[in-house]
Formats: sequence, structure tokens, C-alpha cells
Amino acid sequence: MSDIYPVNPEIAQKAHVDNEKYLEMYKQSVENPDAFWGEHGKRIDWFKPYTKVKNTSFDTHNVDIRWFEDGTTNVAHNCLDRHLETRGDQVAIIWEGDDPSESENITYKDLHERVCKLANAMKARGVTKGDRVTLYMPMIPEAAIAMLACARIGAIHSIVFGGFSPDALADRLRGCDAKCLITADEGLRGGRKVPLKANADAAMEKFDVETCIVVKRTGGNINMKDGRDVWYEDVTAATSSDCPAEELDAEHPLFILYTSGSTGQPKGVLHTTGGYLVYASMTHEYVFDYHEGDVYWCTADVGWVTGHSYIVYGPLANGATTLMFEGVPNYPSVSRFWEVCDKHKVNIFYTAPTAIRSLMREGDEPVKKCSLDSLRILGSVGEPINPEAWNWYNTVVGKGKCPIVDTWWQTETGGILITPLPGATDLKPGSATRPFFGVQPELVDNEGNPLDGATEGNLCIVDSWPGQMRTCYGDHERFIQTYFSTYPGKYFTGDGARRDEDGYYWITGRVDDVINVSGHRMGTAEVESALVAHPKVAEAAVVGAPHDLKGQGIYVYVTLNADEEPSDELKTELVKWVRHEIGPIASPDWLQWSPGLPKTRSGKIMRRILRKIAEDDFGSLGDTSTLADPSVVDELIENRQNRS
Ligand code: 6R9
Repeated sequence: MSDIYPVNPEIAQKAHVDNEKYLEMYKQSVENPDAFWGEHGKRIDWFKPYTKVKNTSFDTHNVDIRWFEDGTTNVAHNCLDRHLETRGDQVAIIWEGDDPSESENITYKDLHERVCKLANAMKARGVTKGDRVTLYMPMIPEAAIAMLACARIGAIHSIVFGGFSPDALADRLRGCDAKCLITADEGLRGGRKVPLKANADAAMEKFDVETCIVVKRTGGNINMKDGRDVWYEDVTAATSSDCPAEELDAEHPLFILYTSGSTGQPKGVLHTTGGYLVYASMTHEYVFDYHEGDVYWCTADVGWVTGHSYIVYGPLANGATTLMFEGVPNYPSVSRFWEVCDKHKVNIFYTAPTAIRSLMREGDEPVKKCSLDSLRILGSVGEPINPEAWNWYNTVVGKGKCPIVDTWWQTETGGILITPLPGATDLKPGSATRPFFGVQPELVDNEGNPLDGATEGNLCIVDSWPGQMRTCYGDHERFIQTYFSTYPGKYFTGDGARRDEDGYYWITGRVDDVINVSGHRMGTAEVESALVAHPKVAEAAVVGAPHDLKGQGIYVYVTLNADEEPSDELKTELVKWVRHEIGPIASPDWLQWSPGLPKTRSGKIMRRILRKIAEDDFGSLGDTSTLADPSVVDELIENRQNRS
């Protein structure tokens, strides 16, 4: 039996839904999705109202997903213009700088004006509806402004996390054939400068764009190329703030976001306009039990999907005050998160288990010296939260009075799919609990047979919800192959899960070759291809292994070319190489020289065995009879890396 934390009655009293209401709404949402979403689709403004609601097929031969397809709307209009009359002077974005002495409050009126100016500046440089605009930005208001400016004119943004390398940026510019790049001179994180424009210059050597708009953040010394590079401050100063929002079809693309899968290079996940915004705003309101006047803070970076849906689009569509933080949890001190909560009277706080674990390690004092009285709801996202971290978050940060919503979802899902609702769901530490409205999870065995009752299996979703991705940008076949072919007719998440006797879901982690490092998704194939690109490396295999802080760390096995000798210097060089090829988030944590890798007779690397060795679980390697040369396994076990 697991611990149960019943709904806090004080929270329930104010909450949008209690358990009875949840059950009733959930039932309607799956029994009659057209009626349910037809009603809730009205939560956003439509220029032309929709008459059709759901038109979706998971048929493997013809996957086609459309929501509200004959309606027209605009995301920026919904996040800005429609609030001007009622809340123009309310703060839309509280920006908290890396340096605690820097912060800024931006009202809805100000934000609207700044978005319109940038939108006009982009139009003046030839960016129009359907063009792709890549953003490589620090966590400054201009990142949100650029997203909304694109949405306003119907351009499609693609954000590349500022921690990615020039090569990774170049691949993503090329992948969507970007016309424009928006970046900053330098970023600032934990007191250190991030050379964004210099990286962008290196990337544009490989894939050039027509226009590069550069925000002045630090004033550092950078190069500006005549005719291509322009300062954000210059181009926006000169433009009008009158820029009507384009009327766009519900299925007009809103953004592309590259994410890692089990094979090949990252894919461009495409989200569209109407359904995405309905789903992001509705989940933001219900999952965080958002109420008028709440100050809401999600600590993610806009480079990840969490930043898209739950820093920018969901909260702003709801007219919320959303906090955007430039810095890191431990600068200038390990109390920073809690000081920011006190400074801005944060009511709802949403972060990742990896941050919780690293702050938990610092003890209770750094938290206890802050009041944290404003907090009401806590959230967790990105990876399973271990019960120890859950308990610390609950007792030390939440003082036992703030429900923790453990939200399971993915870049592909656009918004939260499995989660508690604060006024409705009794909590169990480590469980994402129950599906959100309209979401129908199913657990299947490896042959795809649905499993009933309390059980464990592969997590699929059997029908569409409005926030679902529509395609892989430019490659619909890959979309179908990746998500709808393993278990035909179902969306396969790539995650495994357990369902308990109360119907609660417990996500057990990825069952494919995707690893989750500090809540960041990484394909083992990407790290492998970076390694084998090194001239001294013959072969490499990458697996995830348990890591105290990161959840999973990156464990690599490297076979060198015949004439190369292993050395500590080469080890350091290879780690540096991967950081350079992909970015610091892909840094290998452990590297083992392996003269041979375990392979089947047909030459396939047996990762299952490598995973077990990395996990120190070599007592149960399973069937090794198909190995071409069983002796390599003994050698690997003997030379395994100490992970502690
Ligand atoms: C939103 C986001 C998605 C993968 C997902 C799963 C893991 C996310 C989780 C969780 C357990 C949670 N994941 N939230 N696992 N409990 N609450 O993180 O998107 O970067 O695409 O990662 O993250 O494995 O499949 P993304």
C-alpha cells in the first residue's frame, strides 16, 4: 500500500472542481468529445466560430488530426488583445533577472505594444504568414515577445534551447528552412555569460538566414553582419505599434519544436493554433487551479515545451500573471527559488524533480529562512518524482498545505495528459494519478493487447485530444511510423506505466532508446552519432543509468580504432567533443572503454545487456545465447565504471 494524501479541504472549497465534478466531466469528455470540446473550445475567442469540433483518425494508413477545423482565430489576439479592455494595466509578465537586483513588470498593455512593434519589424523584413522563424534566446521578455509576434502574423516559430551547440542550431535552422533568426548578444545564467550570437554566427556559417535580429542583453562585444544582422532595439524603435492580428485557420501551424526520439535525428514536432491553445489554457486553469489574481511561476526554459505551454501560451491566454526567470536555482545562493517566491508573492510554483533533488541536498535551512506563505499549489514535471523528493517538496517547501500536481505529458502532447487536480484528487507520492478530461490512456502488452485492471504495460492513448501534435514537420510518414505503427490505431507514448487498484497511473520511464537527463530528453542515437563522428572512435553505444541528481545519467561505451590507445586525456577529449557537437546537456557522465560490444550474430548491439551492466545489475543479464561472442560481456562487467 502506498501513502495517500487526501484532498486538502481548504483547497477543495475554492477549487474549480471537486472529485464528483471531475468524474462527471471526465465521463462526458470521453463519451461525447464533440459536445465537451464544442463547449470548452469557447474559452478562447474565435474570429469565425467553428461548426465542426473533432475530426481525427489514428488509422495507421491515414493518421489525420483536426480540431475546430472551420474556425478562425489568432493565438496572440487571445493572449493579448482580448485582455486589454479588462486587464490592460494588470501585470502579464514578471521578469526576474539572473541578478536579483534586476526585475521588470510588464503589463498586458505594454506586452501588446511590444509584440506589435516586433511583428511589424519582422513584416518589414519580409517575414510573412507560414515563414519559419528560429529563436535562440535567453530567458528574457523578448523571448515571449518574439513567440507572440510570430503567432500574430502567422509565422511559425521554432525555439532552440540556448544550451545547444552551433551545430545543433544549424541542423534545426536547416530542418525547417528558417528565414529569420532571433537571438541575443549574450545570455546570462548564474553570473556567467552564454555566447549566443557567436554560436549563432557559427551556425549561420552552415545554414544562413535572410535576417538575424539581435537583442542587446549584456552589451558584450559581438559581430554584426551588414545586410543580415540588425539590432532588435533599432528595428522596433522605428516601427508602428499598430499591427492587426492575422485571421488564421484553427489548423494553421503555430510552432515547431525539435525533440529527441529513439532513432535518428531530432524530429520537428508541429503544433497548430486552435486546439493547442484551448488545451494549453484549459489545463493551465484546471491543473494548477488557477484563479484570477494568482501569481504563477513555472521555472522551465522557453526552449522546452513546458516553457511554451505553461510559461507563455496557457497562462497568457488565461490573463494570468506569469513569472519568467532568467537565472538558475543556485545563484547567487541556493535560496534563490524561495527568495523569488517571497519577492513576488508566488501562489503557484511549477518545477522539475531534478531541481528539487539538487536543492534538497542543501538541507532545509535555505528554504526555512524564507516565508513561502504565498504558496498554494506546487507542481512537478519532466520525469518521475521519487518519493523522497516528493516528501521534501511537500513538507519543507509546501509545509504540508500545498497539493503537489505531478504532471505527466510530452512535447508531442502539447499539454498535460495525466495529473491530479488540486480540489479533486487524493495524492500518492510518485503517481501522476488520473487522466485529464478527454484523455484515454491504455496499457498494452508487447503484442499490443490491452491490459485490464491493476497491471503494468506500455502506455498508449487511444483517442485524440485537442493539444496533440499534428505531424513531424515536413515528414508525415515519420509521424505515423514513430507514434502509430508500434500498436496500430493507438498513439504510443514511448513510456511504460503501472496502473494500481484505484486506477492511478505510475509512469515507470521510457521503454525505448530515449533517456531523460535532468528532465531533458535525449536520444541515445544522437549521442552515439556524435561520438562516432570523432576520428579516433570506431564504435559507440550509449545507455541511461541511474544518477542521484539527474535521474538518469549518460553512460557510454566506446570502441576505439585499432591503432588508438585509451587514455584519460582521450576520455576528456571525447566528453568535450560531445558537448561541442550537441551541447553541455549531452555531456557523458561515465565513459567505459570497450574493446568489443555485445552483438547478435547479425551484428545488432544488445543494448539490454549494456543497460544492465551500466546499472550494476549484471546478475540478471537475461538470455545471452544469441550473442556472437559471449566473452565480451565478462570483459565489460570487469571494467564497468563506478557510478558513485
Ligand atoms: C513535458 C516534458 C517527455 C518525457 C515523457 C516521460 C517524461 C515527463 C513526467 C515524466 C514521469 C512525469 N516525463 N513528465 N515521467 N512523470 N510527471 O517533459 O516533455 O521533454 O517531451 O519529455 O518525459 O518519459 O515521455 P518532454
